[in-house]
Amino acid sequence: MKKLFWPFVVIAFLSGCQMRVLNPKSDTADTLTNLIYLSFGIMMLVLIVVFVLFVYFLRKFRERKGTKFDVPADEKENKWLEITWTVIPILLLAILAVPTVKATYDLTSKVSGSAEGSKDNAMIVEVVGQQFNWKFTYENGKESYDELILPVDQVVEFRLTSNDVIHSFWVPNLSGKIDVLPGEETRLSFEPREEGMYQGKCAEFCGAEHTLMRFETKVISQEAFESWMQEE
Ligand SMILES: [Cu+2]
Repeated sequence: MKKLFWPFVVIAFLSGCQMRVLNPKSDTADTLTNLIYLSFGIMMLVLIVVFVLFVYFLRKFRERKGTKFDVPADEKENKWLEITWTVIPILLLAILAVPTVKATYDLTSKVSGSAEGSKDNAMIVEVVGQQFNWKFTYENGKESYDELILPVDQVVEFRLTSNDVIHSFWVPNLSGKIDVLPGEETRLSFEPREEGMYQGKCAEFCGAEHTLMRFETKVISQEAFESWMQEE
């Protein structure tokens, strides 16, 4: 097992090069990344405090030469200690819960056809997932396969459906995942803020060639997008 450790680390890092969750390039991805950092920060805080206390107590109460080890009497109850270790987790969970619930509601109203419906200025892209490719249809009827072209700084609303089984649409740099269901429409929206190439893929195991169900997302300037839309 030990021999496998470094190769594993190298592979884990290399395989992460293409699709990075923690490299947000849209408003939606920013929100999600901030939540990940917040929960990671809280986790590290707990971990560090526990480890420091652990090492401190190990040193303080270790058995030394020449000292007689005696077991301290059991503490029956300690109201303040009990209050402390009840209140601290509640506080930590509250710090985590408030922004999480808020982000969930914010993203949902942007994402699904909620009461507001589409944003006024959103560009609509229809997405069909099928074994094993993606079809994108733009507002003027233009279609592309396995290549999603988007203008920078423009809110895009995806309306997704499937021709066969359940798929999942995922461009880690730009958004979270959204299920793509047969016979039903799901929605997702985000606003890319940087030109570039972003890998997308199907994130739901959907059959033998599931791993090949990838697509490129090209975010280009608004002018380049306009002229691309006019091309045959
Ligand atoms: Cu799929």
